[in-house]
Amino acid sequence: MEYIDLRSDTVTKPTPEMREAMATAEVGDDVYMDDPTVNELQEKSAEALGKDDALFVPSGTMGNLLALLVYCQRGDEIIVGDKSHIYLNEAGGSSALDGIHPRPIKNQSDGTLLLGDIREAIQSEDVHHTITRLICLENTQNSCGGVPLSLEYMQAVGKIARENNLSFHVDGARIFNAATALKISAKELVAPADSAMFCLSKGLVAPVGSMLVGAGKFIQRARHLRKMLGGGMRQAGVLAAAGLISLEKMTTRLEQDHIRAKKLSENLKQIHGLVLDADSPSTNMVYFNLADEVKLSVNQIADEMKKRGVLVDWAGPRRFRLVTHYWIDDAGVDKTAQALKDVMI
Ligand code: TLP
Repeated sequence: MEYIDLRSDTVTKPTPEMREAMATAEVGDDVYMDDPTVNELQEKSAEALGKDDALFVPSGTMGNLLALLVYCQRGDEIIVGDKSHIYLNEAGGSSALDGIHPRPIKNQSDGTLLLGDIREAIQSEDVHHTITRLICLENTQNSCGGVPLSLEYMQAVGKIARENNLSFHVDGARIFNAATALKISAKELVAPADSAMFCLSKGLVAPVGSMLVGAGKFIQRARHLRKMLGGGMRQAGVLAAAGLISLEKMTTRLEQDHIRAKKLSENLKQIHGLVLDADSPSTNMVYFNLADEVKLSVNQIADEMKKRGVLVDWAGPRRFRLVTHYWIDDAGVDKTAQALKDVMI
């Protein structure tokens, strides 16, 4: 059965055009920096995000980890959202591998960290304290509803970072979704930050890979650390070839996913027992809770949906997240809403 898969935008398979480009890609040994397709992807990514240089990495998790490892020494502190992917969903990599100390701050429902909370969390010089090195933001903020953080907010955080001599990294796994929703370029949106990571293998549909962008020296060090972690890939041009299509063609079509997420959300609002997040969705994620009176568990609902050809994933004991992407068309949205209606009766 061909499923309608709304579990994540990570499930996107490459398009026929990507597969063709992958099959015919010019390749070389990327550890020697000899792969022309990887080099082109890195150049174009750096340009698109307005930074000096870029590095192709196997995953978003590795991209974020490398940034943290470059900025911090053992025992240094990073300011992160308490609902951020770096804090919750990256297996504590930076603590495990480099003794980095996270200082989680409450993510507000709009995805932001209060500026006052950030300022307050920055450690003063004192023998008792850790050394604050870095502020991390996530844009879009996934678990707060896939919300985009505005340019004004990014600028305000950038200002705090500069005033306090801190670095500023953006987990921009879905930065092009944010830029699309805000109707500005991704370059403008990450301009206040020193570095950013964005994923090719989510809404941008490539099968593998993420990009880390930043200053020349930062990327040079990240390349060294990528090798240390075993992420130095050889003929990676077969993957980068798909990434080039992501950058050129997929970054400009995300509005369609956002429109479909809205349509899905409007349909789900009509279904008794589903409580949609307010002001949602602003990008490609539809979050909703089960009303108290619903007796079915999230697992039972997911199982029933699967029987009807729709894959959904829960995001909490009474919560779901449905994600639209390239392979979800209008018919898929309608079928999903109908299937949920049938299951919730
Ligand atoms: N997110 C995945 C899951 O890990 C939750 C998803 O389905 O949304 N930053 C953000 C904001 C992310 O959402 C993700 C993946 C990553 C980083 C990590 O990317 P990968 O999966 O490439 O390591």
